[in-house]
Amino acid sequence: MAAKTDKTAGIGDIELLQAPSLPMTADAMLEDFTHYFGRMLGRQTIRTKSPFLYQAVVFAARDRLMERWAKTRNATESADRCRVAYLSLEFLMGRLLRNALLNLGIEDETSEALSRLGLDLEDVYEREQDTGLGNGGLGRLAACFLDSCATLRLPVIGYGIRYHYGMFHQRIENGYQVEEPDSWLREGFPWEIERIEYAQTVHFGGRSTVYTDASGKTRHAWVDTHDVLAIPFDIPIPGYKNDIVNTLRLWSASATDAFDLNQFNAGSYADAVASQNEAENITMVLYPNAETENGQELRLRQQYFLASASLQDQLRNRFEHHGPGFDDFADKHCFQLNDTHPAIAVAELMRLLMDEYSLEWDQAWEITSKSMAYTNHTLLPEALEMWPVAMFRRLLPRILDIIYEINARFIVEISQRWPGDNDRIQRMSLIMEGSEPMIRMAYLAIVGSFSVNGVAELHSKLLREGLFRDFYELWPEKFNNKTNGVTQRRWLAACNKGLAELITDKIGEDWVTELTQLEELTAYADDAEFRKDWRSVKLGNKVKLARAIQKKTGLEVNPGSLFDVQVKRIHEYKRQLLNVLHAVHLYDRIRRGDEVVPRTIIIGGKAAPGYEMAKSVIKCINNVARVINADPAMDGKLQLIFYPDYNVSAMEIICPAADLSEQISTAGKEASGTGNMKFMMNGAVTIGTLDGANVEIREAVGDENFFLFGLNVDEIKELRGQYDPRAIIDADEDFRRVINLLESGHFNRFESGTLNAVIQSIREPSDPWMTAADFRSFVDAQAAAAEAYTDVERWTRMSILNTASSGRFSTDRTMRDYNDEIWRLEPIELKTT
Ligand code: 26V
Repeated sequence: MAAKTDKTAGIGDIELLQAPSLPMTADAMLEDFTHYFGRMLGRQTIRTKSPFLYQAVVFAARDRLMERWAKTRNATESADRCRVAYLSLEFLMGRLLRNALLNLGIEDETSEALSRLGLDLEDVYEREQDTGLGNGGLGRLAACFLDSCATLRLPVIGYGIRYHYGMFHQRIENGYQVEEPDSWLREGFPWEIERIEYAQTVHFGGRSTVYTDASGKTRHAWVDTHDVLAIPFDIPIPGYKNDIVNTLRLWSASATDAFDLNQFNAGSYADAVASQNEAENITMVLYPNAETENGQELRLRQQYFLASASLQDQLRNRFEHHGPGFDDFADKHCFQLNDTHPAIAVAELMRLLMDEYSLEWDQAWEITSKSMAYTNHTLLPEALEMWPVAMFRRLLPRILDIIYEINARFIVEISQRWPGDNDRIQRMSLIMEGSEPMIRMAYLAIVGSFSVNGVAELHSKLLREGLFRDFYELWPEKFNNKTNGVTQRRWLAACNKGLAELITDKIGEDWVTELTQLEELTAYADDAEFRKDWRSVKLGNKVKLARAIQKKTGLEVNPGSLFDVQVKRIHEYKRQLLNVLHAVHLYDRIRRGDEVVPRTIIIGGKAAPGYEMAKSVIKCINNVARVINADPAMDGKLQLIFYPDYNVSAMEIICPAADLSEQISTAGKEASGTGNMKFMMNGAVTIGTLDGANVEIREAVGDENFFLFGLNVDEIKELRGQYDPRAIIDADEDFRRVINLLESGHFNRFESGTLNAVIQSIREPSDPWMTAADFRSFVDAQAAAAEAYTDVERWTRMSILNTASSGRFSTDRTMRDYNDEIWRLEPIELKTT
C-alpha cells in the first residue's frame, strides 16, 4: 500500500487508493473466505448453520467494497461540490449480502467459490439477520434511496441511528400478536466500521445563558449540560457495477468521560456506572410508530441526538477539507429531512452557527433556510408531530430559545403579508397555545426549508390544499411533489431471479439501471410463448412462497390458486378489515354452494404494541383464518393465511409470488405506498382505491389492467357527516350475512367478546375509515378480478403489462427528480489512477 503525505494528517495517510485492486474471481473469493473463516474468525469446521460462514463471506466481499469506498470518499471530500445528507430516524435495510454481491457483480463468482466447498450461497444468504432499523414505508424508502443514489453516483450520505434493538419480531399466539425483541447485533454485524475518530458530543439539559464576547457582542451559551457521546458506525452502500460506494452513518450513544466523572466525584461509583445507561438508552430501541408513542421524551432525545451529531459531522468534514468560512455553505450542503423526525435540525444548525461559530442571526438563517429540505410522509393529522414546550425547556433549553425567535420573526412576516389576520397567525404559529403549549414540528420544518415535498401527486396536492394550505399561500414556490419509488435491484433483480432472467433474455439487461426499458415488454404481452414462460416463473415463485408459509404456519396452500396479498403495517386506515369482510363473504358464498375461483388470501404485518385496535384486527384475521382453514367445505377453494413477522426479507419472497396486490386504504389517507410498486414490478395486478401512488400506477398501466373500487377523496369528504354504515349494511344482503356471521360468535367460540370492538368500529357512523362505504364496490371488484384470473391468457397479459408499465416507479427516477429539482448535485467523478 502506498503512503501519501497529506497537509492536514501529519505523517501521512495510508491509502487503499493506489493499491492494486483485489481480484473479483471465484479463486480469490475462495482464498479470502478461507482466510477469514480460519485465520480471523478462528473456525475450522464448516457447519452450514454457523453464523461464521456467513461472516467470512461478508468479510471477503467487504474487502472489495473497502477499496472502492476509500476512492469514493476521496473523490467526494476533495471535490468542492454540493453533497446531500439524508437525515432519517429510520433505515430499513433488510439483508445486505445479496445486494452487495449483485452490485459488485460477483454473485456468480462467490457462488462458484462456495460450491467448491460444497456450500450453497442461498443458504449463506439465509443466515443473515435483517437490519430492521425502521417501521415500514418511510424507513424502507430511505434504504431504496441510498441504493439509487450510489447507482446514480450522487454524493449522498445517510445519517441515522444505530438502534440496539430494531423493529420487534412478531409471534402469533392463539391469534394474538406477541412482541419479541430484535437483538440483531448479538452475533455481531460484520458490515459496520466503527469510526471512533469522528465521535461528536451532544448536549442535553442545563440552561441557556447570555454573555458579552470579546468584541462586545451579546452571545448565547448553553451551560451545565449533560453531554452524551455520539459514535458513528459506517455501513458501505455500493452502487450497481459502477465502483461507487457511498456511506450510511449510524450514530450510537455512549457516556462521555465527564459524564461518569461528575457522578464519580459525587461519591458513588455504582451510580456513576449505572448512569451510563441513561446516555446509552438514547439509542437502545427503535420506536414503533403509533400515536401512543407520541410525546415520549426518549424519542425527542433520539431526534436531537441524530440532528446534532450529523450536523456537527458535516461541519467538521467541511472544515477539515475546505477550511473555515461559511460563504458558500448552503451551496455545498443540503439536508433532506425524512419527515419531521429530524426537523429539530433547523434549530440545531442555527445554534451551531451562532453559538459555536459566532455568526449573526441573519447570516445563520440565510444558510439554514437555504440548506434544509423537508419531505412529508403522512396526511393523518394525528400523526403530525408536536412536542410539549415544557419538555423542550427541560431537555433543550437553548434550542427552545431559538425556536421562539424563529417563530417571532415568522409571525412578523405573516403580519406583513396579512395585516391584522390574527386567526391566521394562530393557525400558522410554530407554537400551538393551550393549557399545554406545543411545538408544531411540521411548521418548523416548512419555515426552515427551501423545499417541501409530498411523496405522490395526490398526496402533494392534498398537502397544498389541506394540511399546509396557509403555508402554500405564503410560499407556493417551496412546494413540490416527488413520487416515491423502489429500487429494482433489490425488488426485481435480486428477489425475482426467474423473472429477471426472462426479462433480460428478451430485452437485455439495461432495465437494471434504466427501468423504463421495461416498456419493451409490452410487445411480448401478445407472444403466447412468452406468456407461458411468464406463468411458469410466477408459479415457481408461488411454490416457493407456499414452502415459506408451510414452514412458518404449518399450513399447506395451493400454488394453483389466486394469491391475493395484503402485506403492510396493520393500521385502521389501511383497512385490513375490509379484506377480512371480503374473506368472510367468500366463505359465506362457498357455504351456500356458490362456485368461486380458488383463492389464497395472505395478510401480513405488525401492529404497534400500543395500538389496541390494530392488535384486535390481527386477532380477528387469525380467528377468521382458523375457521376457514379448518372447514373441509373450503378445501381447494379458500384459504386465509396470516403471515407472521412480516419484514423486508419476507417481502422478497412474497412480492414475486403475488397475483393480486391489495391497496385498499381509505382515499386520502395513504400518502403514497411503496409495496404497491414492488408488487406491480413483479407482475401482480392491483386492486385498489384512488389513493396515494395507486392513482399514478393506474394511469401508467391503464384502467383495464387495474381493479379500481371505492369512493374517491371528494366522495369521502362529501359523505362524512351523513355516513350511515348501519343503513348500508341493512340494504346489502351479502354484507348483512357477513356481519351476522361475525356477530354470531361463529369466529370466536369460547372467546366471547374478543371481536366486539372490531365489528363495532365498522358500524360506527363516526368511523373515520368508512369501511362499510366501500364494501359493495370492493366485493364487486374482487369478483371482476377473480373472473379475469380464470382467463389465463388475459391475466398473464395484464401481469406482463403491469411489469412493463412500472418503469416510473424506480427510485432511480425518484432520485433524479430530487436531484434535478432540489439538490442539484453533480455525479461523483472517481479519479482514474
Ligand atoms: C410516526 C411515528 C410517531 C411515533 C414514534 C415513531 C414513529 C415512526 C414513524 C411515524 C410516521 C410514519 C409515516 C410513514 O411511514 N409514512 C409512510 O411513508 C411511506 C414513504 O413515503 C409512504 O409510502 C406511506 O404511504 C406512508 O404511510
